[in-house]
Amino acid sequence: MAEKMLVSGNEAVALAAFDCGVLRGTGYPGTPSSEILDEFSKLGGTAEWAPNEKVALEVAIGVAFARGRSLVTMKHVGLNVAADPLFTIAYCGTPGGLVIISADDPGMASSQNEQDNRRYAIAAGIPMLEPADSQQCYDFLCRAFTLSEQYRCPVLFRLTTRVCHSQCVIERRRNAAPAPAVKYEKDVKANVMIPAFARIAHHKLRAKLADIAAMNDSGDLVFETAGNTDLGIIATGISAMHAREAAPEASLLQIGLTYPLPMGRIRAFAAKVKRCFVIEEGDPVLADACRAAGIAVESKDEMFRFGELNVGRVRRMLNHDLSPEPVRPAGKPPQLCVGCPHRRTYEVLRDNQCIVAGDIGCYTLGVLPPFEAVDTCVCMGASITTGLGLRHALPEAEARRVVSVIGDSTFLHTGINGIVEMVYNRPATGHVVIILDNSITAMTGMQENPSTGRKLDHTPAPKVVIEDVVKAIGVDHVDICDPTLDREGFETILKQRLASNDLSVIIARRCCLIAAAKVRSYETAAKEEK
Ligand SMILES: Cc1ncc(C[n+]2csc(CCOP(=O)(O)OP(=O)(O)O)c2C)c(N)n1
Repeated sequence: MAEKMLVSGNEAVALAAFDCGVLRGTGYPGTPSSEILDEFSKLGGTAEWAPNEKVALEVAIGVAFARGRSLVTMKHVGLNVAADPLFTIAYCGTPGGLVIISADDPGMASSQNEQDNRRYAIAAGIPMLEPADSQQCYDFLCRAFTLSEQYRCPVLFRLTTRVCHSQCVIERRRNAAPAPAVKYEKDVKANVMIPAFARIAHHKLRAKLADIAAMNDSGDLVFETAGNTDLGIIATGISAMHAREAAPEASLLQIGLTYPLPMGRIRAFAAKVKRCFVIEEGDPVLADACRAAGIAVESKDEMFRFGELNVGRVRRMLNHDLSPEPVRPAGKPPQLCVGCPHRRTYEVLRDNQCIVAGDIGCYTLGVLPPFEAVDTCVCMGASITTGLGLRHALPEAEARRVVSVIGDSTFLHTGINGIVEMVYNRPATGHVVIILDNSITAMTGMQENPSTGRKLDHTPAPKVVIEDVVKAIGVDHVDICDPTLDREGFETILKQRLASNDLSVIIARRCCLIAAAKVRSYETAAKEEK
């Protein structure tokens, strides 16, 4: 009898990865995807946090080149970081199953933008699956591996916040898709993308996508629920769930393999109903594709491009109700925890009227009162580099006030490149970088990173020592301090460095208060193990 379990979408993905014999899970934390690798590891799977998403994808590509199954997890903006290998691995294809999770965040519950990563599937030419609930997370992930292996191509697996975090009962089907044995076969025409091979590979990719589109038209990844013929709804992912509830009487076509689209099925469905409406969260990707194929569909008004959908909003969409939507009551604004080690640093930066090029992490909250000390924040790793740009552009007196702040995890993610740039293309006034080292990746739920000295499962690992890294790159001064314990000492160093034309890194080191007890327990466990 099938095992039944109540699980979130993320847990279902982890279970499926384990049941499919995934050889290695790689990723970088990011809401709403972060739990997947933790859960996979707890089940007994081998998983790692990579320093960033590009690295995670490239390690996974290596596993797939060895015909092993690999799973890569990241949030939607992580795919921007991994976009370089993404586009070319589509040309190469992989002998082993390679599934890349893109966890999108419509509504920006916890992100800096709400980009719609269905565009990546189209742009890179990579098949995309979009589950609507935990059962589909489980079933589609197993299917993603067989699809990847059958067509020798990577597969994108798009989740959204609601699918990642909602729970439902699933049936676990062990051995749903047994994994092939690892084996290396040299194949330079597929795996070495010099132009001569890449030109052929691009043609092959387009032919492959045409085959997958044909399979999708008659395959097992499109779900039709017959209803009345007055209204037919075409939907993907969580939108299909909302549509089912908003218009239970309607006919519904849920598309699971959303790129390449099953245009034959869509055309046939649209022909059967009087009114055919596309319900989708985010950009009008599906509606535009239908129209480009000459299929007349109705779609949402522009106001519904923004934010997450829900049943009420889908009802409004169907009625083209453009009246103002109810405003959600404002919640309590987020703030740095009482006792957060980042607080004292921001007090000093504020009191010294610094222009602060900020970055992404808990410390972005330094933008809010009572600190109001962060001036810019674009993407992970951008603090050092945008700070350098400000230093180059501003008149001397203002340039001297520019400081870049970055967390430990973010520093190792993409911040290191900024230090290389700083040493190589040095501003006339020098620069000051503060690494806010709370010794954990706090923002996304206390994950380990290469500088904590622990692996994803919190057991000991070799440690990347941040001060050694910046010294080796060639920074003039590296200071380590704890502004919580010694505010004056920190302020003195900061003033001194700002007044000079030198390149300085100040590491403000103190463990995150929330993580401290857990970190102690990991350290105790490691000692006992010895
Ligand atoms: C490209 C990208 N990947 C992942 C994330 C999610 N994310 C936001 S901040 C952060 C790391 C924060 O850790 P750290 O720099 O150590 O700062 P802390 O939160 O501990 O203060 C992550 C992983 C993101 N916003 N962008």
